Amino acid sequence: MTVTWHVLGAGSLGGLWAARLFRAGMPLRIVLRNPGRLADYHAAGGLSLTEDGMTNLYPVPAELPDAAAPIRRLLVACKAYDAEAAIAEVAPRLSNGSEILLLQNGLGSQQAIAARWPESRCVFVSSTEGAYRQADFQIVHAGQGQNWLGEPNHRNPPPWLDELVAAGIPHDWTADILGKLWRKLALNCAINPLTVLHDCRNGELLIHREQLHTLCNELREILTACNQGDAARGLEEEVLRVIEATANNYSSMHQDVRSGRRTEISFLLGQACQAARQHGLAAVELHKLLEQLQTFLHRHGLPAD
Ligand code: NAD
Ligand code: KPL
Repeated sequence: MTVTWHVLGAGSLGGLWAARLFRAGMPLRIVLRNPGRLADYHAAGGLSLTEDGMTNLYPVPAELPDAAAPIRRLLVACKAYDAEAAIAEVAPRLSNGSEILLLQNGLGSQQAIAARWPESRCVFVSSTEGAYRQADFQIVHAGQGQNWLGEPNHRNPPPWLDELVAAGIPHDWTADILGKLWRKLALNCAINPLTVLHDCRNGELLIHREQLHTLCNELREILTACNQGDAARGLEEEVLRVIEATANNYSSMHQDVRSGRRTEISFLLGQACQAARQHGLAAVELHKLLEQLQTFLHRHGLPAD
C-alpha cells in the first residue's frame, strides 16, 4: 500500500514538492500550523503552482498538527530554525519506523532532529531547485535544479524514490549527502554574506576577489578538517563559476534581508565558524564576516542567529 506523504512547511519548496506529488496521484496531506492558516488555505482553494508562466491550482488536502492519523512519511520543508519545533508538534503522530525527509539548507538542524527522533529514518536532502512564494500558498517554480538525498549512516536508497520519478521531482540518491550539504554550505558562506554586506548582486562580488580567495582558503581548511576532502576540492573555482553563472541574481540571503525575513545564518556561516573552533582553526576572515553580518542584522532589526 502506498504511504501517505505529510508535508510540514507548505512554503516555497514544500509547496513545490507537494504540488508535484499531488498531481502525480500520491496520497498527500499538508500540515498547517494553526486553524487560522488552515482557514486561509481553504479560502485559497489549494496550492497554486506557476511553472514556465502557466499556473495551476492543486486542492491538496490539509490538516492541523494534532490530526488523528499516524504519520509514516514526513517531508519537512520549514526553514532550518523552525524545523525541529515544527516536527515536535506532530511527533506524537510519528509511527514506528517513520521516515522524515529534511529539506533544510546548511547543517546543524538535520543532526539535531536525527538525534531527537532516533526511531525515525531521517533522510537529508540538499536541493538546488529554486522556488518562491508570490503570496501565501502561491508558489513559483523559479529555477531548475537537483535534489540530492541520502542518509549519513545508510547507503541503500529507499524504495519510494520511484514516487519522485513519477512526480517528476529531479533527484539522485547519494552515499555522501554530508559532502553535498557541506559543499553547498561552503558556497553559500563564500557568496551570500558578502552580497548582504555589499548590498549587491552575486556578479558584483568579482571586484572582491582577494576576500573571496581568503574565505575559500579558510572554508577549504575547515572542510578538510571535517573529513570532507571531496567537498573541499576546487571550491574557489566553483565559487567563481557560480558567481558568474548567477551574476544578475541576488543571493537568497540578500533576498531574505531585503524582505525583512530571518536568515539561516546559524546553519551556514555559524556552522562553519563552529567547526573551525572545534578543529582549532583560526578562520579569521570567516569569524570577521560572521561578526559583521550579525552587527548588520541587529542594525536592521533582524535576528542575528
Ligand atoms: P518558506 O519560508 O517559503 O517556507 C517555510 C514554510 O514553513 C512556511 O510556509 C512556514 O509558514 C512553514 N512553517 C514554519 N513553521 C511551521 C510549523 N511549526 N508548522 C507548519 N508550518 C510551519 O521557506 P523555503 O524557501 O521553502 O525554504 C525551506 C528550506 O528549504 C530552507 O532551509 C531553505 O534554505 C531550503 N531551500 C529553499 C529553496 C528555495 O528555492 N525556496 C532552495 C533550496 C533550499
Ligand atoms: O544557493 C545560492 C543562494 O543564493 O542561496 C547561491 C546562488 C549558490 C549563492 O550562494
